[in-house]
Amino acid sequence: PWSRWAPCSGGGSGDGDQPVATIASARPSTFRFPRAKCALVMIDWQRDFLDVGGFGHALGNDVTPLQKALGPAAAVLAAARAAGMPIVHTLEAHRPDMSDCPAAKRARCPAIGTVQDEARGRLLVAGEPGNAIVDAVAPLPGEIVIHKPGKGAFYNTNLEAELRSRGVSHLIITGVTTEVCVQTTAREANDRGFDLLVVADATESYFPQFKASTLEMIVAQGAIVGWTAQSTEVVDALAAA
Ligand code: C5J
Repeated sequence: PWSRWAPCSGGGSGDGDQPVATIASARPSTFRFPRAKCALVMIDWQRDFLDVGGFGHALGNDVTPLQKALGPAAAVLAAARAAGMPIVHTLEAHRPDMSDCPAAKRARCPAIGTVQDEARGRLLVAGEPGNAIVDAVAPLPGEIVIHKPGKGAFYNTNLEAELRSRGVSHLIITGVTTEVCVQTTAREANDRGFDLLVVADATESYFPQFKASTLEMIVAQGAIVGWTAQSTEVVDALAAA
């Protein structure tokens, strides 16, 4: 049904003389991004969400589906590094004293801050072994790492300042989970005037129907929130850039 809305003109105007890359197969229309103004945002690829014994598992979820998106996300990350793009890694991570964790969040997710497994440490707490980003997409020195207390990566963080200071106008987004932290961040970015593309096979959810619906909501009504494309298409566009 999303296709009944007229598509937007495509991500970005080309921005004057800036060289522009395109992903013609993106949904709902061609995604164009000025090569020098696009950043990759890797959302919450942390053990808390991917590991058996982590936070996602403590909430009662089967965490295995999330592994599917890791290979595509690693491929996009490698391509973005080769293209010299700014790279941001986010983690849902609370301060050890939990002062940035609202009482309502703790009441609904009492596992936060608890130790279920000594080797993993306190769930969803910054600096704990279980809060680390998984090896396949671990940050390199010089890449931006944002600890965020909420679902959206812009809430109560310096992400917007980091992006603005680099002149970023377009975002390519991977991460978990699609309908929670990825979708919230995409909507926050959209409201702040960024054009964005979510890499469809480099994001995953514990609930397949939530992932599918979220990607549809993003591209609906002529890219009301943004665009989607497959990782191979994004990698090809970054390689051409
Ligand atoms: C959740 C996230 N699902 N990173 N966090 O609580 O999506």
